[in-house]
Amino acid sequence: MVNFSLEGKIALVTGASYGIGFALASAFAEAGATIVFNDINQELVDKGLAAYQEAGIKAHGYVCDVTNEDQVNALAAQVEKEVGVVDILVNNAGIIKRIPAIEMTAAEFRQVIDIDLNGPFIVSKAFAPGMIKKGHGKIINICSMMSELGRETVSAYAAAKGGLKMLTKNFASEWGEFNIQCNGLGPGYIETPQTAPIRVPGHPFNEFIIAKTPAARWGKTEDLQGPAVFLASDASNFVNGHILYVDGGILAYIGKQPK
Ligand code: NAP
Ligand code: GCO
Repeated sequence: MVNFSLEGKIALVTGASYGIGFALASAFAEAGATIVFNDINQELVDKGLAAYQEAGIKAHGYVCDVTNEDQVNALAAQVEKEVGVVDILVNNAGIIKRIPAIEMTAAEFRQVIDIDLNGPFIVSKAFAPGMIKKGHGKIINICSMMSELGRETVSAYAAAKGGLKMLTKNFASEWGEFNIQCNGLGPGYIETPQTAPIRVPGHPFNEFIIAKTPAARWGKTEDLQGPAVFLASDASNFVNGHILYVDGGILAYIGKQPK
């Protein structure tokens, strides 16, 4: 019997007060996992706790900046003490800056790299020892179309998400012998606050993405839930170092011929 259950597992999803992280954590809860999440400030954590409670999920929320190693190490100790050793880690927290490369400052570039690439390294490094001790673990890094493709104005984000793809393969290589599987989940263009500015009806990018997607629609966070549960469950115990793209076919498609 293929085992998609997460019963008895503890899942940490970073930056999961809302958006993709919230949707993935909700699906994990439905599959039986205990949910732990962090966000950048108490206001967001409280917002997240209320949203989980409304969904009937008893989540454990913590304030933690994924770029701050002291905060992340303290989070690992606090979660182990208050909830238990994390079995499933989703490195979801992330930002994007849409600025032409020539106009982007080095500080802006570094900020995106810090959150989207250094953060997953810092958090994985803090939680992997517990997984090794436990004899199993799942790490899921939230990659992107920009792990494979470039586009104007997202140089820092593409560099970070391309690096995250390779960090995923490296963790898979380094920790596979400890029965830790590290994979990537690569969403296409999804309806969340992060894409709201480029999803406005009539915005050229909105029409572009619909033409570039065989499914002819933006993705919804619900589209990511099943693939994430698969990667978090025993059903994927021999899948390692893989980036599972959930993009409606964008990466397979040259794009619709203009009328
Ligand atoms: P989102 O709506 O902006 O949510 C990101 C979350 O991460 C927010 O709660 C954010 O808090 C939090 N965060 C930011 N910096 C943080 C830090 N230093 N420490 C802790 N938490 C932090 O983004 P989303 O659309 O749900 O995307 C989630 C992930 O999926 C990101 O990694 C994104 O790159 C990736 N992704 C998104 C899409 C898409 O189309 N939406 C597609 C592919 C991949 P704040 O509210 O303070 O920013
Ligand atoms: C952008 C979008 C994308 C999505 C996602 C695609 O400006 O191009 O924000 O980067 O967020 O990463 O997979």
